[in-house]
Amino acid sequence: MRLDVVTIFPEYLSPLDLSLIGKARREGLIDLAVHDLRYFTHDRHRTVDDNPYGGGAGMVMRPEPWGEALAHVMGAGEHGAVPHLLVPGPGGVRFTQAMARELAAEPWLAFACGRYEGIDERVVDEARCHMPVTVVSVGDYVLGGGEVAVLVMVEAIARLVPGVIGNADSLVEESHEDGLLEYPVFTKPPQWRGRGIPEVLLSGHHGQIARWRRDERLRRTALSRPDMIARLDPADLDARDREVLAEVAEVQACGGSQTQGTQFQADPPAVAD
Ligand code: JFH
Repeated sequence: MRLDVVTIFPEYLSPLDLSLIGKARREGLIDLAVHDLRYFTHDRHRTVDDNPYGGGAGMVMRPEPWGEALAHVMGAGEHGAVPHLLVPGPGGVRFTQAMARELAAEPWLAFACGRYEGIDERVVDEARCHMPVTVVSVGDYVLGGGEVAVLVMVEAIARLVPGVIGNADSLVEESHEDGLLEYPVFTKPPQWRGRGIPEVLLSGHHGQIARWRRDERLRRTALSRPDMIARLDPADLDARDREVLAEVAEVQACGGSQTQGTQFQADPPAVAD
């Protein structure tokens, strides 16, 4: 997979030299290039921003360096090939695990990192005439620029590229792949600061272990993410699943000692459409 990132802060992307992604790059599974937007300016001050038309606080990124930078990225492709351009922004469509899966199957992604109050809107309009473009949000909060959003997306996408994670089995029962949060995990020592391990995990009963893990996933999802419970297909729930969810609902209704959500409440369930 080929990845291009355009930014005024190339060093912000240096974590991509490390760990899983760094190894995948050295092994040739991921070909990642970071481009400095200021390289595509021509004035002595290497200007990339200016005041917003219509007034208001802050600066906006001028379109000309972006036009040249994206032409440079596109020019590196095989004849006729274009990248899928991803533009981080707080107003974009939500980046999800499902989107990460789809993007991991594409041969070429490019990322445009804005700063200040964002990029002149004509850059995205013009880019849409040459390549698929998606404005994406990694969450409902405002970052200082697109770089950290790109780190989030590249990390989520790269680990789904075949060969990047040695043991592909570790991807099957993952949070957000099947609509439930993850089960808790434990390792040695068997006793630590007076705390043991759930006995079932030491039992060797694979069926009971799988059932316990599903119970925990259901409980945790109901407590932290009732919106995800509301989106489950009832046909995917067995009798035991319904029993576990009923137990959680009962504890919550009777005001059982609060261990979750005392500072931050879980989002209410989404209204089904
Ligand atoms: C980014 C920034 C927008 C809001 C004009 C009127 C209101 C500050 C580039 C992604 C997620 C981002 C993100 C991504 C790229 C950029 C800062 C944007 C506004 C604009 C203020 C600049 C933020 N998921 N959150 N944030 N900013 N203004």
